[in-house]
Amino acid sequence: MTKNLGKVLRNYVDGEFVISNHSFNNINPVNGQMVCRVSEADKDIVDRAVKSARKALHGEWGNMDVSERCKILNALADEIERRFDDFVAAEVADTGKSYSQVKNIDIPRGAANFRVFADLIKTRPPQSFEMDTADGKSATSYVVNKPIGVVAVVSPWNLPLLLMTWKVAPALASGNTVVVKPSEETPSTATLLAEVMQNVGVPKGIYNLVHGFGPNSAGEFLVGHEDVDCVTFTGESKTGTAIMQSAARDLKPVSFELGGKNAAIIFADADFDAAIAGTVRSVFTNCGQVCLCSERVYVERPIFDKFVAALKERAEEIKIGRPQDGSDMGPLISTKHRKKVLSYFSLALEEGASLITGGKVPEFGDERDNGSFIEPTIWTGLPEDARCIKEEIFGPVCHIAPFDREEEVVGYANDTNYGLAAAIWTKDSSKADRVGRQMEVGICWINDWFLRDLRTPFGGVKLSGIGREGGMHSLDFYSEPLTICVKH
Ligand code: NAD
Ligand code: 6OD
Repeated sequence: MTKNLGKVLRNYVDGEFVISNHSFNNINPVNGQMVCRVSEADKDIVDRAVKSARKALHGEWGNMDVSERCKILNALADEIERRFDDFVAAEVADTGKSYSQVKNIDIPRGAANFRVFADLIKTRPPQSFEMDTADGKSATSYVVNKPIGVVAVVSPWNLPLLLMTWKVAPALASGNTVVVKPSEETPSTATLLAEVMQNVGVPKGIYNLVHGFGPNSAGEFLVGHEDVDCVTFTGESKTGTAIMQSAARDLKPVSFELGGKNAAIIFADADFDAAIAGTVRSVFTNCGQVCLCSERVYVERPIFDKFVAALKERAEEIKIGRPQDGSDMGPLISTKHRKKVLSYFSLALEEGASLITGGKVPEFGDERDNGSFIEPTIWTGLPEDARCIKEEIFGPVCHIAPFDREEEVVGYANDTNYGLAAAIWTKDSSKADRVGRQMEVGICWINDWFLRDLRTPFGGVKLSGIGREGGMHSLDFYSEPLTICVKH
């Protein structure tokens, strides 16, 4: 990490790395030290990025046939894999997350997103319809999918490369150009991706990168830019509201993947050990900073006490610490975010929670005390209308409540303003299907969690999002269909 001190991450505009007059610190949440500085794009840089994306739409990229574009997407995946160690180091330095997560999830998925959408665009089924006409003749209508144009991609810090490429790959596969604004907390892998674009020979203007913050900075300048055609955003629900207000002026289409307050439901007939192992993952993965994490766990009464005891034991075994020490769990993304999570830790006690484990900031007696670590935490005993049950916390924490009847737990699970994901644990496949269908969410896992087939629709209902991405749903969002009707 020290090798990067003095380094400034640059914006990438029209195939060139550019710098502004302002920069900000990229902080390592393991020890509070600076990873590097980051050049903050001003209005002019954002404007140049959008203009460059617009120009590239009509150049070589716009006229390239799909198979050529797919070769480029596959070459991007190859190059990410070739530079795997650089990507791993960058993601670990920005987030402090464990090497095993970054090596097994973040970076492989970043590469896979390019391969999957290269395959999908080639196999997109054509649409063609025949009809008889009133004059006894016929007509054929067929659909031509055109790029939507310049896509603004605004992404969060929790799975930086994975969630950014989840949008960039299908947008490029569909022939669009992009301007990406990664989170200010995690600017490194988006910058490495710009290097990859350059190395692979992606024509200039197709991938542009602007660094900065949201309000009154690169994020706001980008989504409000009149020459952006659509906005795809992953982040907090309240940020979604601000972006939608800005996009509304030009009626820009939006695709939003937002927050969650996800339920896990464990029936008494579940495979107990699998349910415990799955719930440890669904609550504590990435220090609880996955939008799909379970913050509300409902357990059928006959196994409630046993489940609470087993989850407590497993939570207490989680090794917290530096990525290079082979830890299971790293820090929260920042001390600012930890302050928010700790405010919920205090609130839970005020609201009547029993603390089963955790609830504090761990003390290490070394540089980690300047980081943003926090203990895995479990509560019981909160009423269903407590704020800690209603609001997204986004940390390594869950509340466990007992239930007696199926209808009762369906009611609890759905009684939320969010609707992203649910996980159900039972050996009874009819019950799993019956309860699964009643979940008001975008994805419901049965006997697993965060198992992803990238061809399936992904997104949420209520405050958890607008629209779906994944498979053909992504290609549909990033395309403008043109119907051609031919009279014979
Ligand atoms: P955030 O909303 O604070 O920031 C996300 C991005 O939006 C950042 O790049 C930020 O700079 C930018 N931004 C902020 N305000 C903006 C504005 N007014 N205009 C334009 N851009 C703006 O979210 P975060 O803290 O980075 O991420 C955590 C949140 O994301 C959690 O709520 C989590 O549930 C959610 N999330 C959802 C999904 C999903 O797929 N549904 C996935 C990951 C994270
Ligand atoms: O796996 C994905 O494609 C995806 N969008 C995951 C989102 C995780 C949220 O933090």
